[in-house]
Amino acid sequence: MNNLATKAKITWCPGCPNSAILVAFRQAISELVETEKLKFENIVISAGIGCHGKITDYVNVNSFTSLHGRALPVMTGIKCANPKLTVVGFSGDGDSFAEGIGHLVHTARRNSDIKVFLHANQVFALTTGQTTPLSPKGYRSKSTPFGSIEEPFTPLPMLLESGATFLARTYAEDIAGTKKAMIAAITHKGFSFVEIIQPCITFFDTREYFKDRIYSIPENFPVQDKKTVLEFLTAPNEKTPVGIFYNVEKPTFEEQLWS
Ligand SMILES: Cc1ncc(C[n+]2csc(CCOP(=O)(O)OP(=O)(O)O)c2C)c(N)n1
Repeated sequence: MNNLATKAKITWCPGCPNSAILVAFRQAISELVETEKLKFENIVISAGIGCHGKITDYVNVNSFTSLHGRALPVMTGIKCANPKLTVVGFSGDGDSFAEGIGHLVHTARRNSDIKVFLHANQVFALTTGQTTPLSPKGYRSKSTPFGSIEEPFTPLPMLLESGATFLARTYAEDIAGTKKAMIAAITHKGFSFVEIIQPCITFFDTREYFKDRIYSIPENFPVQDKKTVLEFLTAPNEKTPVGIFYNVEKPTFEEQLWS
């Protein structure tokens, strides 16, 4: 763990759940390295632009900070050039579902063997809380002072339909749960997507909202049954299920490219 820290000063707001995501990620890769499932030198992390993107400064592994919304094509490029590498990316919901939406769905469609961890805070946090495609209808911000009139995307069913082969959701404050999902996502072969609910405590503090709504799905969830998974993820639900929802094997973009 100590080897993974850097000298960069952490500039997230004090108490921001991004710090919990950082801890979960450092723990996940420490465990993968200690159990010899991964070598430090074979890990590359990437990110878009936003509060989430600062994470590349805080983990002492190879990294590439991309442009806003453009981490995924960079990651696919890295994986194509050197398939030995394990490529993990961090993205914000503005980054992935606004600026980077085209890259997101096509990277999932190709089943590129990269892993995406979404810091889902439902706002453009770094630029002070504007509405993103995941903000709820009615959300008031500097960009929608009378309340957003648009319906938000729901990431997991959208990614399932796009072609992702691993899907999970976690709550950032649950470090053990996030670490577990990260390890499963990293060891999965193919496009993995983990939606990490990360309340933005400064611009859209949803901690109270999620406190009593989060619940874990059972360990024996039918993760290979796409129809059931889609029905579950799109069914009206007052609560917010977390866990691993989908996990199937399919040929990856990179292995087909080089075959
Ligand atoms: C192409 C482009 N558009 C807009 C910006 C300005 N910008 C920088 S960070 C940011 C917000 C990022 O929000 P999000 O991706 O949700 O990440 P968060 O800060 O919430 O982690 C924006 C809009 C930019 N850098 N590049």
